[in-house]
Amino acid sequence: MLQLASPGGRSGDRQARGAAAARVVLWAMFLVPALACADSSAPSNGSTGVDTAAGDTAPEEAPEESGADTAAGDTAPEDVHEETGADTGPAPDAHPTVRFEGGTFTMGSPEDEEYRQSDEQQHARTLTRPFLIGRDEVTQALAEELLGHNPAADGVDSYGERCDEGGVDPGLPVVCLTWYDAVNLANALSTRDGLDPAYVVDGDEVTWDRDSPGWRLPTEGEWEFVARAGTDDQYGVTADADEVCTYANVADVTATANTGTNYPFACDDGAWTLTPPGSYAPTPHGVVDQLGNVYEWVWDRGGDYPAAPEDDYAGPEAGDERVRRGGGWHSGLPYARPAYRGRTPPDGTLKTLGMRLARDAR
Ligand SMILES: [Ca+2]
Ligand SMILES: [Ca+2]
Repeated sequence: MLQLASPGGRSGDRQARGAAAARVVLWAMFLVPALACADSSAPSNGSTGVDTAAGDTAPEEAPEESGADTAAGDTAPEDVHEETGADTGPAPDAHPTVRFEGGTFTMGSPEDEEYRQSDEQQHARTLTRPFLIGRDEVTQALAEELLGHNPAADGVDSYGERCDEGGVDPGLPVVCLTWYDAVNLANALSTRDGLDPAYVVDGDEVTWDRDSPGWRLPTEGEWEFVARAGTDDQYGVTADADEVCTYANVADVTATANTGTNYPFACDDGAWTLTPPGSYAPTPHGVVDQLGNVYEWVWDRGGDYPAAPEDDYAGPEAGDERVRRGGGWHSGLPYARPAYRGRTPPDGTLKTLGMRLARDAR
């Protein structure tokens, strides 16, 4: 397994620099070939499964984290995805993205998938709009720039856990931001980049202009489409839980040695707190850290999937929670799966919950 992340502890500058160097090697090794085979065969991707987003600390209080998530999907035909890896975003300091053309795929998990939750009903999901998804999780540096503060340094999360437990460093992914923060961050990046914002925010009312070119959260369907990358494997990039540590910072043996975890992976990814984006192998499409490191807010409200959702379905019209995906550094086998669906109130925060950006491809 690839262990490019610095183990344990909070990430200081030295750690970040080491990881950055490792990243260069990683991209040289994996991104170039990934881009070169753009619409070639279906890749596998990896992510991990089940997560107790709040970590091992509050399983009872966070039943939806250990409980109700679903995973999805499955086989996308090879021609479904086509990522160019090219970023059509604004220059010069564009947030790097990977392009996906969309298509129809099987979302949700097979009934015999280990750790499957009841809200992971398999169904055909169709994405008709090409989109760009962030290559990386949003960093604390970008959050500080766009929100004016770093939520990862903001005290405690909704469960009373320290937001800075995973580390405070500009190069680490941001955590402890609410869904509303995530929406406002997306709009602020649009403004910075000269794009019309995707969201109209009126207090707690957030309306998405689906024709907007602006930065936004991925839909749950888009997120899972990318995480599956054409496979129905339990962990996306791989069906083998022991290989997940190559692709993701999850609750592994290092985490177990440093803090308590639920259902830990048996592999060793070398880290028990946050790691800089790109510390682990990218998927064949060039996306990194989708599973593990931080959970990622998506647009959709929580709820069972419709049996036959409309094209570009974006979740229920009403509901008290928004979905988070992918598991985080404190997530074990059940939560770091592409099918797993965590749910959190939009004004809630977790020390393991951050975000990834997307926008329509034009
Ligand atoms: Ca780990
Ligand atoms: Ca992630």
